[in-house]
Amino acid sequence: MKGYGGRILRVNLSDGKISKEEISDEMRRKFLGGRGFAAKILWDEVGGVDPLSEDNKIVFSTGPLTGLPLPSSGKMVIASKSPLTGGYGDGNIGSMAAVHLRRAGYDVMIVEGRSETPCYIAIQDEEVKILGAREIWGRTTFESQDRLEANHGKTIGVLVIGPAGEKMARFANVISQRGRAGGRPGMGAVMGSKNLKAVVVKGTGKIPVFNEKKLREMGRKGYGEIKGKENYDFWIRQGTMQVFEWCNENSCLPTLNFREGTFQFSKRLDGYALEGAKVDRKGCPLCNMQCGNIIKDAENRNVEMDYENVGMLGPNIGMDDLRKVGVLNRMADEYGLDTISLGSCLGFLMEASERGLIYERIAWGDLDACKKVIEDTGKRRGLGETIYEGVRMASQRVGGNSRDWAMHVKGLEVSAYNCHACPGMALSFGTSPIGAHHKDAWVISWEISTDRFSYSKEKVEKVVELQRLRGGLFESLTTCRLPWIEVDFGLHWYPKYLEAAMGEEISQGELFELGDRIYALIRSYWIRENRSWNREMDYPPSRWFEEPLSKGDLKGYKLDRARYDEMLSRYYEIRGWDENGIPKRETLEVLGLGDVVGGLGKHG
Ligand code: PTT
Ligand code: SF4
Repeated sequence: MKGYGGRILRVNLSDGKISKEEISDEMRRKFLGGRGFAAKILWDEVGGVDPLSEDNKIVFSTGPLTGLPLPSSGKMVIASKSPLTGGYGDGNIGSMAAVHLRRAGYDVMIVEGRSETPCYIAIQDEEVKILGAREIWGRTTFESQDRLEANHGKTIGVLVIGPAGEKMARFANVISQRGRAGGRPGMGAVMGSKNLKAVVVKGTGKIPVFNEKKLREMGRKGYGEIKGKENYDFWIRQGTMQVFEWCNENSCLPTLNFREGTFQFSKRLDGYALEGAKVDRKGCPLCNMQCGNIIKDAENRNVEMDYENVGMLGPNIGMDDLRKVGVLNRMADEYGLDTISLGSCLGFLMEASERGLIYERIAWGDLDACKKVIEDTGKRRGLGETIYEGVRMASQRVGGNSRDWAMHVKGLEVSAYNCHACPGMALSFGTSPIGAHHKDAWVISWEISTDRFSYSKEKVEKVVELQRLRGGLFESLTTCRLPWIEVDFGLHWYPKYLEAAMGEEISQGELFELGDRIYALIRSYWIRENRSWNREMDYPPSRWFEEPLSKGDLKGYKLDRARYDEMLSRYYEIRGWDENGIPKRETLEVLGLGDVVGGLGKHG
């Protein structure tokens, strides 16, 4: 089948064995690539293991469109059993490493085992080496990237972890190109647990496609269409920060540990403030709508700002100065910590301090205190020790009623959207396959522009539809979803791109079924790995049910638990899962996952 290198590269860090395996046609047909491949590999190979043990594996997975001359195709999925949640975890990163891996002839790399000493993997086409990483161990991601480029040349692709990943902070992620970040549910910690500091890749081959001429021509047309779109110029100016002001106006800006949805100093932080501070722009490979907005932070260093970062390290911790937010964002990039979880952990500590549940004083918006916590998380000491396993575990340490305002689902901290008055978005967080991430179904803009306060069946259907597209299709292709979402690039292009790349026609119905299959498999993984699984794991945090907003136009609003529960039951019905959220036998069979039934044990 064209469109693929057709090979998995497997690197065992315990015994140094390196092998190259074929990807079966069945695997390609049923799981397409990216998240689909990763979920299948983890289901088959990683069961019942401690996520930070050498038995866990980490999967670097591309899709049939990755690295091709098509809009925003420089993306890859990094997946593993998550040390933050204990379930399936993944993230999507834009990196030259994705493009080079494909050019080197591999669609997927699986890293297993654990090296006795710090190491990194260096891939140059057929040559794959495990090299010593002593000279970069302990260094920041930026310093390490510099050092690796000095050793291997500036054109390599790099995936690297920082000191936080080395110390196995459970929300450590993976950084590339000094500002691209992926793997929120602790993918950096998994690399750290394997003593794997980095992966460097250089591929010089051609990615085999079915009809290259047609693909290039359609790629050119796609890039042209994007540039001509109405929102293109504004997107280039503000990128993901264009949503900040809208969130504040609609009471969904995360504020003071998600207590509120509006921030009185939002104008100091919004997309226009960013425009005023912007010094440069960069982004992922093969993209012509690059959204990495760079500003000088309060310490005069460059940092790349996104909405999530500013939302969580700004209003959520009471920080009202964009350049100070930049300092925390840049430190998170250097240490290799996920900004969303970090902002949630800092907000949690500030609230705990305010309530007298911890001895240390950490005030809202205190930059120096936040810097110290980041350093301490990288060294696992002081307040860093309290939060290095995320807010779920922090709430167990801190006690009191902190469980109610530890803002996570299944252990993954909530991304930057307050849902006191957004039941659909709350459901999207509740049912996301990795914990409270917005990536699978950002239903909030549709919800607010339609019937915001309802708990309707249509809303549930919309969540499922978005999950199919965002979490199923885009995560498997694997390309960036932002052209479609942000500038309205036509979805109809993707089946055409697939046909030119693979030589096979895949209908929209088949693509939706693919999404459903991946969702059912990931859900089965959660259930197999969590013997205490119950439907409450699909609930958003208590705060949104119990404590109404006290400010803004929507003062007094909170979620209704019974009505949320009805939505959840409808969601399960649409998915063909039982009342506990467990995929039914017949659902698995229809999706071609009959072999999964046995793996679900007493639940099967
Ligand atoms: C993603 C999550 C996001 S989502 C953001 S900002 W966003 C945060 N960025 C971080 C950062 O920066 N530094 C840091 N130390 N930690 C960070 N954590 C947070 O990570 C990112 C873009 C963005 S910016 C988004 S929405 C889209 N996400 C996509 C996706 O998930 N899939 C897909 N097919 N396309 C996507 N396109 C967009 O990519 P996680 P990136 Mg990221 C500095 O991976 O784990 O899902 O976390 O990859 O290359 O940085 O691009 O307003
Ligand atoms: Fe990367 Fe932004 Fe381009 Fe998407 S739109 S590929 S996140 S630079």
